[in-house]
Order: sequence, then structure tokens, then C-alpha cells
Amino acid sequence: MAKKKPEQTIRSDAELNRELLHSMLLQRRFEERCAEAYALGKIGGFCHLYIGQEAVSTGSLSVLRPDDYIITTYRDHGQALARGMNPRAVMAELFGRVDGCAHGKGGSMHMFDKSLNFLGGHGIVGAHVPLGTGVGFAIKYRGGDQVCICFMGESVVNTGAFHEALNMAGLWKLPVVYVIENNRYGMGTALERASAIHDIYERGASYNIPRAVCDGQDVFAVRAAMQECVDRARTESLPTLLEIRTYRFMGHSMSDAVSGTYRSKAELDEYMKRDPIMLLRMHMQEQGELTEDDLHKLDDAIKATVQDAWDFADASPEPPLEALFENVLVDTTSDAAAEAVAAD
Ligand SMILES: Cc1ncc(C[n+]2csc(CCOP(=O)(O)OP(=O)(O)O)c2C)c(N)n1
Repeated sequence: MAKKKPEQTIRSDAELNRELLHSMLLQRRFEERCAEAYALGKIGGFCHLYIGQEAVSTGSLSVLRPDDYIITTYRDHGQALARGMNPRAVMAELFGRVDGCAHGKGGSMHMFDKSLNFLGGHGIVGAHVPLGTGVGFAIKYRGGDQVCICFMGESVVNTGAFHEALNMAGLWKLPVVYVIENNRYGMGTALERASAIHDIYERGASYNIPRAVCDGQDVFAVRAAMQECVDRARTESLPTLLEIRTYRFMGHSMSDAVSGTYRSKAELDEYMKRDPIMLLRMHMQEQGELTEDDLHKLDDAIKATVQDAWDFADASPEPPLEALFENVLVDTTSDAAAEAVAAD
């Protein structure tokens, strides 16, 4: 029997497709090395991999301007790389070294880069959503036309902070795109066991927020959906609740097995048939935009980039003991602090 071809939607030009493939493959190879580094004890603490979800970060961030803002959860390595963060700074942060983006004090869940308006990397489920709303408020208050993208997992919609933040965004018409990365599970709890509503995007109705849903394994579908949301935010200053349906191929974090007891191997296999990188690669090969040789060269170059990030991180020193007390307390009453705030 002929194999059914995985569905795909909008098409794009060859150059752009190559950039999208590069971005997604970089995340995949980076995460694979993170798993290895974790097993070797070079990375400690929490570590949540992004394998399987790469079309969400790449597709979403590919339609943004450099001055737009991004805020996200702890599953943040892929989004940081897709935004253009230096893989060295990301890997060094994971290794807990001084050359990391947070000088080794944040780790996996706290990627941050002010120069890219990448505002983290937050570990408390739901707690960053009001911050995303605050960024939207600041943009509007200052009269700018930037957009804030606030990523979150689907279990966030059951936290109180989500509802308070979306109510304000709907009421004040803030330029924020709230992206639900619906990968079906909050740790080991399936969406259907945790939420009375299974079409998560419908929650936007409660706050009069426009809403949409798209296929998160198809990078073109993500781009198209996100472009609409970003245009709405930029030109009409309106928020959107966008549900992107995806799937994580690894465990919730490094502490659980690949498959877990909460889902079957058959389910995992079924979703892996729609690996987002494979779908894009197949499309490009069908269009004559990519040969096997091109693919190998691209993959080798990306592997070398990731190896370079690893070597850089490994050579970077650990933060000194005194660093424990740096950036903990700020005297906001001093003249210097007031000047720093005014200049920002
Ligand atoms: C307030 C709070 N409660 C519990 C946790 C522990 N915790 C970490 S991740 C997680 C599940 C989150 O699932 P989801 O939002 O769907 O995101 P995903 O991990 O699937 O990307 C939980 C309960 C936490 N970090 N913060």
C-alpha cells in the first residue's frame, strides 16, 4: 500500500526554506548534545528539551522584527537559538559557566538576551504571562508598534495568572500574542485530564481576545498563523490567543524516560511520523531545493557549530563564590539606580 504523504500547507521560497531548516536543525542537534552533556554531568538541575517542537519556535520567530519582544517558559533553549542567541552563550549557561547568558547563575530555564529582546526563560508555570502582558502595556504606553510574543505550555491555561493577564490584555487591547504550545502533556498529565475545554484557543473568548489554532509540526502553517497574529497586534494593537498543536518527542525533562508511562509507544511513533524537520526536508527535496549532499553539508556545519559551543562552554570557568551575592539586591533608592532606570 502506498504511504500516505504527511499534510503540508503554504509554500515559501527556497532561500527562506533553507533558513528555516537551518534554524530547526540547529535546535535539534543542540538538544541532542544537551542530553549527552546531562548524562555526563556537565549540565545539572532542571533541563527540558525541545525536540519535536522546533517548527513552533522557528515558524513563530521568523515573522518577528528585531525590536519585537519574546518571553517564554523553562523549555527555552530552542526559542533562544531561533531568536539568534549565540549557541556558545546558551551552552555555557547550561554548563553553569561565567560566559553563559546569565553568567551561569540561571541554567537551562533562564535563557536571556537583552540585545535580542529575549526576556527569558521563566521557571514558575504561568508566572511569566502577566510579565508578557506588562511588556504589551509598556509598548502601548510608550506609543511603539512592537509586538510581544508570550509562549507557554497548555497547562498554563489552568493557572490563575493566565486569566488575570488575558483579561487585562483583552480589556486594554495590548499587542501581545499569547502562544499556547500544546504538546498534549503537562509533565505526565494529558490535556484531557486537566482541562474542561480541549480546544484551548477557545479560552480567548472569555476575554474577548481573537483566537486561532494551527498545526505546530508544519513550519509554514505556524508562520502563516503567526503572521496574522503579529499583523493584528502591530496594526490594530489587539492581542491573540494562538494555540499551536505540537508534540514533544522526549520526556518532560531529563528526569523521565523518553516515552513515559503516561503515553504509549504507539502514540509516540504516530506523532514521530510528522517530525517537523522531516516534513520541511521532504518538501524541499520534492521542490528540488535540497539534495542529499546539501543536507549532509548543512548537518555537518551545524554539528560543528554545536561542538564549538560545547568546547567554549567546557573551557569557560565556573562563577566565583562571591558571584552568589551579585545581582541579588538593588538599592532602587540610590541616584545611580534611578539614572539606570531612566536610561533604559
Ligand atoms: C507554579 C508551578 N507549579 C508546578 C510546577 C512544576 N512543573 C514544572 S513543568 C510543569 C508542567 C507544565 O506543563 P506545560 O505547561 O504543558 O508545559 P510543557 O512542560 O509541556 O512544555 C509543572 C507542573 C512549576 N514549575 N510551577
